[in-house]
Amino acid sequence: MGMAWAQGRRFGRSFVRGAAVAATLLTGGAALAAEAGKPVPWQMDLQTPVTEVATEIYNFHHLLNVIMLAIVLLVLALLLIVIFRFNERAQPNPSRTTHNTMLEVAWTIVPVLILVAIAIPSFRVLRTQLSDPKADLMVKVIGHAWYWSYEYPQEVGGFKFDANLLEGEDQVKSGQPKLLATDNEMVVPVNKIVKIQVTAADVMHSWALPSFGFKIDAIPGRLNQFWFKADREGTYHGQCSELCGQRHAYMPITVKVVSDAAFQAWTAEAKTKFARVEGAGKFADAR
Ligand SMILES: [Cu+2]
Repeated sequence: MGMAWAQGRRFGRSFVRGAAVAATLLTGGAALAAEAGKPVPWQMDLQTPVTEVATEIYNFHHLLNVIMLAIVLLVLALLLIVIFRFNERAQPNPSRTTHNTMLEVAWTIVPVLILVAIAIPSFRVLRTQLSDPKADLMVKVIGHAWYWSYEYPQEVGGFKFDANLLEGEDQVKSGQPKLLATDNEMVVPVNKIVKIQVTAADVMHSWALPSFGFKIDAIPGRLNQFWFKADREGTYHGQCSELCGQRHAYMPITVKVVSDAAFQAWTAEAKTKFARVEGAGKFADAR
């Protein structure tokens, strides 16, 4: 028994190491296939994260994958050992051992340690999500059946506009992905803390952006708030993620993250192009 146990343990150890290597290769390799801001054909991985929250979620996800793969392979290895080494033919006179204190202590403590190893990064992600830093820019996001509208505060011009699905010719010409692009984009500055206050005008919607690592419900009569700080310029796409009716699939979200100068230029243009909001800028930060 002792000898077989030691061999099994050696087996187990090498499997765990193999599993970790395999998981790293798998996730590392697949990461090449993913892009920031939009899905790509045959994508295996999550979209490339561009905010702190998204990065932490991404790393946590891959840590869990490695742990899961290691456990699955360890259990598989143990099963195979039992099937091949301890079948009736291989062991005609089986050992009658029933208790092994060390083994029982180990298989109680090891799962506890695994759960603690999972809990620590999990709470770290939660802490980042709930950290609620001071906003550099606040934008109000309103879900409608079936489009989104955005309201910018007085400090940057006080205007609002709708963002409808970009369809047909317009979509083809824009070079933006189908069903993910909008005619007007929400534009925000890079490396600035942007807070969005999300609500809905009619039914429940959900404002979700994979690269930013969050989705937030848009509920009539309620104001939900979340923050993000995009660390890379680019165009990021998301979708309404609360089944809201007939055209639920056709109310995408497009956010353009641009440099400070480009943001100033955009607000200057937006001020003249879009409807003015009287009393905008009275957005209270619900801290
Ligand atoms: Cu919706």
